[in-house]
Amino acid sequence: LLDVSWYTESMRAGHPVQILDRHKLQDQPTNEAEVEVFSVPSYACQRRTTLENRNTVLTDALSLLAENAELSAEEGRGVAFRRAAAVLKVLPEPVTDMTQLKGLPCLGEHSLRVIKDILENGASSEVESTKQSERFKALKVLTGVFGVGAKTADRWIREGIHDLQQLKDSRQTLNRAQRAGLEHYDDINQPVSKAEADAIGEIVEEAVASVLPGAQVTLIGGFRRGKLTGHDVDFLITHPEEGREVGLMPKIVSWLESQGFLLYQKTIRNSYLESDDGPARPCSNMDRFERCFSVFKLAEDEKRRAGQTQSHHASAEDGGLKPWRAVRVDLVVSPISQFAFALLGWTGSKLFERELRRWAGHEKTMSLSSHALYDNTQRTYLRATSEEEIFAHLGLDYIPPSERNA
Ligand code: DCT
Ligand code: MG
Repeated sequence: LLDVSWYTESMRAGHPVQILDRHKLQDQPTNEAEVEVFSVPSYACQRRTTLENRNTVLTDALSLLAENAELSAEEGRGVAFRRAAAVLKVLPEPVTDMTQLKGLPCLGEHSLRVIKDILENGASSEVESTKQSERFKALKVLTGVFGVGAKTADRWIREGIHDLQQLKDSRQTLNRAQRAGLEHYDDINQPVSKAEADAIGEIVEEAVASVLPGAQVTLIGGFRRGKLTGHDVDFLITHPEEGREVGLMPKIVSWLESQGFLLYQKTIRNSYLESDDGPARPCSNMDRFERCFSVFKLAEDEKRRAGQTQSHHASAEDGGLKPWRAVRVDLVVSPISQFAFALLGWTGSKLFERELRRWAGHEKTMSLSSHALYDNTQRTYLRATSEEEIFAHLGLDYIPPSERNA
């Protein structure tokens, strides 16, 4: 009774085999259209999630509730909604009936209620009321300022600040990042195109080649997964000779600054992925691992030089608009010994990364970070020079970047 036609179809079409099967409900009355039931493995890192999504209405709704939860310091609820949305993203066709969801993982009571509401009424009342709530709107606008997180936004809202005008009129002291964020608000909140990402890539390549010949630049984040737009552009930089990358970030930043490419930059020692990694104590060379948060000034002619023809902005000649835009850019430097871990950790998606770490910890008693993989049973670090090796250490099928869009 297992309907594997979808499998065989996609294999014949040369698509990678999805770890997913579907079958017809055995004890359901067979109407003119038979109900398909899907089955999906429970960790996102066991699944192939492309950008092709047949359930965007449902996943958009759940993602909005996830965002609202994250902005309200309800991380657990946020993750639950993200996991539910991710399961729907791998279904091979649109969900039309609740019975199709029987047996699927990660669909809690709350997510099922939202889905049911949409299937039955065309919309979820909770999603609609969230979208319209003054608090959600204010949180979105304020956290849209680069350098402003949910906590700061929440404090401002309690002080009566709900929009940018009120923020400007208030006597809040803003830090350097927030001042840049406010100044370039519209640009930073406009999606970055792949062409713009490539143009910035050429600038970063030039900077890196000038300060350390032989160093390598890799586009990471959403663009490496094949996304056509992003909220920023992320790059990972390394050198094939261990140790040569030490002190590299300040040199890159100085070069970019001297050429007038930076509107803002702040370099920090990377710490974000260490936080939830428990015993995966990073190796001692960990302090070489640096991250630079920046805002680039991307000129229209830089984009054209990078092979781009059409532009989103009017040029200076046709209307006096500025001939450049601000773009958020993140740079990460990694020693070559940690490169595969950094590449895997910075390619995303955020949920895919979270699920990899959860899989490592819960299923393998290992700790995964962007620096290393530690086997807690054998009490040893597992080395890897490629992402494929890391998946193999974790006992997972290799999932290429374009299928990590959970
Ligand atoms: N990352 C992560 N956990 C975080 C933040 C980031 O695992 N809390 C990783 C995964 C993606 C990568 O870093 C880059 O982060 P973003 O730029 O925020 O994500 P993105 O997928 O590139 O999204 P966008 O396309 O919007 O830039
Ligand atoms: Mg990104």
